[in-house]
Amino acid sequence: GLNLTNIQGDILIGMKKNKELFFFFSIVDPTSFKAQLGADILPFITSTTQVLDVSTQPETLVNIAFSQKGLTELGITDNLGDTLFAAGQLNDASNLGDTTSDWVSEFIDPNNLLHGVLLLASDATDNINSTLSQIQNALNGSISEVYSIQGQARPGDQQGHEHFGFMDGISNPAIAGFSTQLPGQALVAPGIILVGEGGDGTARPSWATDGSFLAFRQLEQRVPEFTKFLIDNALSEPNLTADQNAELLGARMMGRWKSGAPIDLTPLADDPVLAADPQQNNNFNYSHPGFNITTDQSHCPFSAHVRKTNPRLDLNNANFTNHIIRAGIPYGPEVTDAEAASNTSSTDPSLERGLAFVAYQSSIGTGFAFLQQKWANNANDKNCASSYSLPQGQDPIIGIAPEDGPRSVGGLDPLDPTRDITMNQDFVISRGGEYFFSPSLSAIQNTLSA
Ligand code: N7H
Repeated sequence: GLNLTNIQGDILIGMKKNKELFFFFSIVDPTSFKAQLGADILPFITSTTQVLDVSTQPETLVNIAFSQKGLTELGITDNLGDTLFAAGQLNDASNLGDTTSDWVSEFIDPNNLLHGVLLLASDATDNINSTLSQIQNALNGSISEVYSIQGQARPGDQQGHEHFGFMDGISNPAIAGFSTQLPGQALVAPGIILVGEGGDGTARPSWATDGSFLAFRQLEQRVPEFTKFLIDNALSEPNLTADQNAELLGARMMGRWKSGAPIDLTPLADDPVLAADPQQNNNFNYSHPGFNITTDQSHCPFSAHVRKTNPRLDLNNANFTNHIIRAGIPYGPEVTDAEAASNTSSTDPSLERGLAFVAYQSSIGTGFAFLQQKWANNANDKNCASSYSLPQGQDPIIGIAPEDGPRSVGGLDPLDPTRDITMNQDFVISRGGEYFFSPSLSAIQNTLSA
């Protein structure tokens, strides 16, 4: 089995708290930092074992991860075997389709060296802030803050839902030998997520075993604009109201209803009971008896976000390895009345909202970057078997066209899948991010400390 006391707690199951702070830092005194890391910071780091046992979870769960610049600052010269990590996310920006003028300056500024990130998760921000000050006191000035993002679950009945209103966190792959596979859930070898475990074919330094690459993205969501788009382009299913036809369009863009119920199982109406049942809510693969999966989009468009990012049987049952574990959390406030009334996101930076996106994988090029670049952004390729002749279309949620501007999405209208619906703007804007390595606790103790 896996050494769960050695694997940081966010990677396989997620820290899953209502508040999570991403504290990006620069190492200003590497010698002191290395001395303090093993002695004073390691005791704060939460393992998978600790997260699994809710009764012994600390009040604030803490994980730490380092960028390539950070490892270099600590004198680590080993090649971790991931070229995208080594080069950093800014160098990947154009491949990802990003417009770097939209990036927050701290992810770009060469003077603000972003060496690492602390992830602090708890039920209350007070706990987070007090744990952070204990850590900072222990570090005694050896790091400085570059930037931070306070993530938080949305209030009331929107808890667990992201800002567009959709339930998130339903589908992550099961890990062989660790998790119980639910019906319909992908099962992957541990080495697809964890470096150095079975299924990771890349040569790595031995100390990197049980670490994972963390792709962080600050993804702004234009919520009032998205809501207006659904109303303006509501579908025209005869037995549905206008509101229901607007909901239907959103569900077809996502591949799930706001409740989380998959449209492949319940194509024309939401089903909250199905949504809440883990034995059923992932139990689909886009095929149906007497149904041509290569042409029939009546249940789910090829371009739906969940289908683009996990094509299931579209890939001809191939045991594809392009899987990630997602552990993000929403950030930013609820839509204000003024924004809702004007159908426009405020330009006030304090009102920016979106998803603090976190993906874990043993290879960024096979995981996050592949999903974004090769699948989500790519209208014609090829997250499907060669027998498919129709274009798959870009992911209407996260797909980024090479040059910004209007794009057409086919397949969204169940009554006429050949009809293109024009999106004049993206509803998710990348504000940038960084690639990190989340090391094992023993690597923190023995390799990164002194
Ligand atoms: Fe996505 N959303 O909340 O609207 N995503 N995602 N994602 N996503 C999923 O199945 C969302 C993003 C994946 O196994 C759900 O757990 C938003 C990126 C994958 O069937 C919802 C943003 C990437 C899956 C969202 C965003 C992915 C998935 C359904 C950006 C990778 C699982 C809930 C702001 C490059 C697919 C669920 C499967 C599901 C949303 C980003 C990947 C609701 C708002 C950047 C692999």
